[in-house]
Amino acid sequence: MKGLMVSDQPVVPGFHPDPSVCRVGDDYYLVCSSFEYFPGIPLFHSRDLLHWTQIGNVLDRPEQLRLPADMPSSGGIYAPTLRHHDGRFWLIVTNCSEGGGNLLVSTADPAGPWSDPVWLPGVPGIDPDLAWDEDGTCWCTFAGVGQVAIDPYTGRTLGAERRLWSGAPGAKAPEAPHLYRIGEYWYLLIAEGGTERGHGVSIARGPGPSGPFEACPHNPVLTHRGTDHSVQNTGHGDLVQAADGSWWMVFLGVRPHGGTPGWHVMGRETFLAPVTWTDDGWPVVGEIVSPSDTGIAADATFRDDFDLPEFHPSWISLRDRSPEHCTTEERPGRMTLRARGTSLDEPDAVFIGRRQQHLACRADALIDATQGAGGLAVRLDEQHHYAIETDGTQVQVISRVGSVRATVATLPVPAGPAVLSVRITPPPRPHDARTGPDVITLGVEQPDGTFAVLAMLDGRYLSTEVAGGFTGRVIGLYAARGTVHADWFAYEPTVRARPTT
Ligand code: 6LW
Repeated sequence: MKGLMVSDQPVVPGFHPDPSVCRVGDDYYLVCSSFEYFPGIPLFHSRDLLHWTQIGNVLDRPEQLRLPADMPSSGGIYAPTLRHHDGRFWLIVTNCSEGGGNLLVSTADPAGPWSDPVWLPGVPGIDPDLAWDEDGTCWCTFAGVGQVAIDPYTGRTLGAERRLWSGAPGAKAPEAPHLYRIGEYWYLLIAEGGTERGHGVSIARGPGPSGPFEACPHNPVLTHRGTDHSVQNTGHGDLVQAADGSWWMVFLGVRPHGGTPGWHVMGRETFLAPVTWTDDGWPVVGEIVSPSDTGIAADATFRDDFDLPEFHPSWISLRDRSPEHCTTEERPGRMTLRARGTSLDEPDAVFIGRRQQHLACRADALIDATQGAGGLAVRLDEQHHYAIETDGTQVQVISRVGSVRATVATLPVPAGPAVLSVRITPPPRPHDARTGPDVITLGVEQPDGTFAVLAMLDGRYLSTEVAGGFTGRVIGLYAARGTVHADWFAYEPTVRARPTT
């Protein structure tokens, strides 16, 4: 494939974990987990596996995705599998929240709409996979690793559940299975070692979809365990064959920055690597590749003036998007946010944002909070976020880290709307062992057009190493009290990504 180079850059940057991919003709489609955010499951299209454009979200109606009000971060939607079979796209996934379970949706057009869910109460594990054999039997393989035949139209399980493989002896958490018929074998790809530094991908093969499976002699076929790679935690892969016959793996990885031990702030991102096959039929995963034409995708800069009733697919809301709390239709050209009586410290805060996708970036918004209070926040979860908030008369920076919530700075402002700004920059001394991954500067534009900095905060406290969980930073708008309007929101990367070869 042309136009790629060995690099440490993701093909889908920002919190986009657990990628699953399929090809139909010259078109590739890719989906990721979305956890506590609505709509769920971002869906991307590509013609070359390198450049991806989000064309929608799979679960974009409340009938498909309901997340409980008290569901903490990193609950919700885990690890989808996307497949194309018999002229339809099929997606199977686990809703890990109360009242959820495994569900399956399908469509003829991946841009949507997708069907209402078919529930699969008989499938007992997370990370479900779908594969059809020559007889038309649909096999659902899940973390553990187990398997059961299902009827994808009704969700009924057919026959008994079987155990397939538990990965390498001593490796924990065999999960994220994907099953493929390649040549004379059925291959079973799994993740193991847990999704942190021990993460990896292993493979086994057998004569049929249910095995018996023999492990690859050179497992794990992908891992950055115990190495000094700049991309860590690599695992949770899915294979795809390109139209030219070449093979590729998409998988998740993280990019820790700063001193020891290193902090990653954008969650688990989607990477790509070529796959070749040994003479005796085992896959060999190559180095990470990314596009060689540019460090930053052309569509990385984003601005929304809220002129359209529909939301751009990259907007994600916490838990739900009920029009009484979040709408662009109440006042054309404005996003209206109405607080639910809860602050950003609660799992059901009124917050709508976009994933941070660049190590250095800025986000600005014109906020009118004369009928309430709200602003711009960098959110990792309900216990880890920094916010700049206005109530129309003053601007405050609020820091929530673990159990500590503090108002860090306050500045009176002229009555009326304010341009709030968040700027994320690399640390001043990147080689200092004590330095954090980045600095988050929060401020407000002054009437004379200058930028007043209210606070410069250490980014390590909004990292997964501090907060735990499966997500990454999301930057967006929120209402803390009353009604808040946003006139526009803009996000832009501020330093060109520097790919390493
Ligand atoms: C997912 C599991 C994993 O279910 O993390 O990294 C879990 N892998 O396969 C949540 O994304």
